[in-house]
Amino acid sequence: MDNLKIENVNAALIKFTFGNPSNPVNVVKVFEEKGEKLFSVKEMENEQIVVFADDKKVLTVKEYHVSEKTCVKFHTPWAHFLGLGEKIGTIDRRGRKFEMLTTDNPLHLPDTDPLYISIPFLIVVRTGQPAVGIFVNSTAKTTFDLQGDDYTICADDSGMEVYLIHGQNVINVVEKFTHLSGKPQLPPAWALGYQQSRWSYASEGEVMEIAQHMRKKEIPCDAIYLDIDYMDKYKVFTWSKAFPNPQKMITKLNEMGFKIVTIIDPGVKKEEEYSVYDSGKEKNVFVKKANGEDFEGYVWPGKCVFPDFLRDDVKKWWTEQHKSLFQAGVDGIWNDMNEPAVVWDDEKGEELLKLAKSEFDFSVLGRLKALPYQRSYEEEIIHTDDFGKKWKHVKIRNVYATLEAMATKDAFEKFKNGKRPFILSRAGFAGIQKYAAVWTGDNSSWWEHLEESIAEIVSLNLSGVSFCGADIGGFGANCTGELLIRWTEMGVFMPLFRNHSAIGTRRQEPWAFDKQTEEIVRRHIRRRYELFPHLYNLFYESSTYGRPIVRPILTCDQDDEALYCVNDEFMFGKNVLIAPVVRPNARWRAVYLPKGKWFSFDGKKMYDGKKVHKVEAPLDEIPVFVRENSMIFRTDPMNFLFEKEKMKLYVDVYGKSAQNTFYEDDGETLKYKEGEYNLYEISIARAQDIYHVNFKRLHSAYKGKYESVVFRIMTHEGRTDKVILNGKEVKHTFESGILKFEVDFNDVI
Ligand code: MIG
Repeated sequence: MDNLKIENVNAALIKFTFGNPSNPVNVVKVFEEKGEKLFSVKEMENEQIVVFADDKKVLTVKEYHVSEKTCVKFHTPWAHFLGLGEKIGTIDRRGRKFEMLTTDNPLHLPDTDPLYISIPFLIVVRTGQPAVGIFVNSTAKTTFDLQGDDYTICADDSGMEVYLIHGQNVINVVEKFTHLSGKPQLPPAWALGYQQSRWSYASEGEVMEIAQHMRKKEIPCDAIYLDIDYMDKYKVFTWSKAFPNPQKMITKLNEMGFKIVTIIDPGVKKEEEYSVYDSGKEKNVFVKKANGEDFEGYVWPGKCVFPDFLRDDVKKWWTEQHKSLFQAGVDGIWNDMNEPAVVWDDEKGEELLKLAKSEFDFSVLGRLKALPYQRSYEEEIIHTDDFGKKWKHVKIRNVYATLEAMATKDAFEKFKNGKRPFILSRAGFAGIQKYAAVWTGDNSSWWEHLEESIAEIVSLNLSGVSFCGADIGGFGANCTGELLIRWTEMGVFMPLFRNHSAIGTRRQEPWAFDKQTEEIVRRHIRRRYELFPHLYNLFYESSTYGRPIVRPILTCDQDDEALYCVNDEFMFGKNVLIAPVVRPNARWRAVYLPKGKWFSFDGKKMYDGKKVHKVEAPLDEIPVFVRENSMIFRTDPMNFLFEKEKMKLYVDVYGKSAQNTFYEDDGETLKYKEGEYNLYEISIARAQDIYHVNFKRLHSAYKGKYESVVFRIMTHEGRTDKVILNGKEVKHTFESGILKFEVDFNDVI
């Protein structure tokens, strides 16, 4: 076969190399997978290549074409298409064409594409078959034309490297994809708390007021974000005069239980005697035009130059710049505009910026057709790699933000004394999860965007990026109390839980509407903290196995065709199903439950699966269901993590028997990597009228935060005579259908 090389890389992985691909950065690390080959490739007479998985025909390479652009036409009958990271649309991507080229487009309409993140990873699945992952290992612009049974993938390159990944099911494919593209590191625990942001809290007074309100009103909160106005004239790594003593301010905030996250854009203001510009100029770190001069473009500070993160010495220089922020006590870095976004490349930029700042309205800006999403400077900008080789921007663009995040992560290592990094990035490529969490950029306070965010976030999770979220309440446009309530109710179950809104829009803090809104929002934010032990456990599984944290409900039963079109429900982990209300004035909704039996979140009701139910959803409640025979971990609510040094662990069992592992570490340092953590296996089973509970230490090397364990068994089976825990009988109570007993943590194990 001309121009095609096929390799069996390992039991679950095949690599197709079409033509001669040229990749400036390789994000892939090939993993080992022993055992019998799960794929087999056969060449048919008509030159078609057929791939079998477990002896089932999963796809055919019908034809391919290699020149300046490389295209491959695949065929799978009746396939569903999942993944592709951050895209507007439904979870099943079938029927549309998508492009991968990182773009800042603040107007998220039904057909807007591309957006900020490029992950050329697709999962092809049909009922009754194993799932197949297709990863296009190309940083060039790629397209996925998913018309139907025939689907075509192209890369703007002289070749294309394609990995086929075998999985028994969709989750298994995702796990293996993260063997290839990388696993996320465990985030600091505080980053799983509630985060409050706004463009911008622009002075020390304003920030302190937000912090004091949170504590006075007992709205739990762990982080406050500083958007671009904390800087002096938007110059990165500087502070505005409105923050006279950042270190003192942050120390005070830390004492109150808050962490500070500061925004950093890649654009460096071109201004002599500004140390970031001067040192960068001296080290020649900025990207160039074809004529060898620095490329200049307009962003918030006016005329800017942009670091060439492709080079190692440039990454090191960028790492160094973070020193002052970390010395001031900053705990997280928020990387915005890193597609990279350039507002304009001439004087017109200044005019537009003035307009944007005086009367900020995204729809007006969109219509001006003068913003970065119209152009990506693919031809103008030139990068140079460590070997002196020159690359056109279009080949680097998709990985630019990932390279920046690498440099930022190094800054934590260098200046944060073993504390875990927290980076929130807007753009990214496959593998960004190794360095940063992401958010879905500039959505709007529209009900449609509340619903839309579900497909975006679960698809990012299916694409290896488990730590992500949307701006809760919506970024652009004006939020209402009801929308904030419904969005917060759902946000509790999303990996990243951040309320953020744009300049010029209605304020969106929990107290910005009325008393009722504040009360309901507070109650749900407290629920997030109650669920912390469970959520942290999901993050552990994600960082260890690469499992998604939130998932489409089709992952409950891949063979149930009816699940593939459900876009307004999702799974929180494997066993909790969330059915948010996504329309105004709705006080009930229809919920389709996958096979099996399901409990209501409070354990009181039971529902049959493979059925649609009409479920009540008063304004202050979100319908949540727990799969029969599962175990959920909870603790008492708190104002921030870890407000109390000693905590209670609630082990809630829905049904007769359940089994789970529970992970715990200090939530702060990297010591867990050296084994300083605890892992327990907990199982419970009812035999006749006796409950047998086993609490087993699998690993224990951390002092532990939980002093006692309360088991609460939601049983619809009536009383029991006895509870036996690790061979010894324990006293229990039985009230309103809940069997309860409490033991000292150290006595259990
Ligand atoms: O072009 O820093 O998506 O979260 O508040 C706007 C100001 C620049 C875009 C980000 C948004 C942030 C805003 N930024």
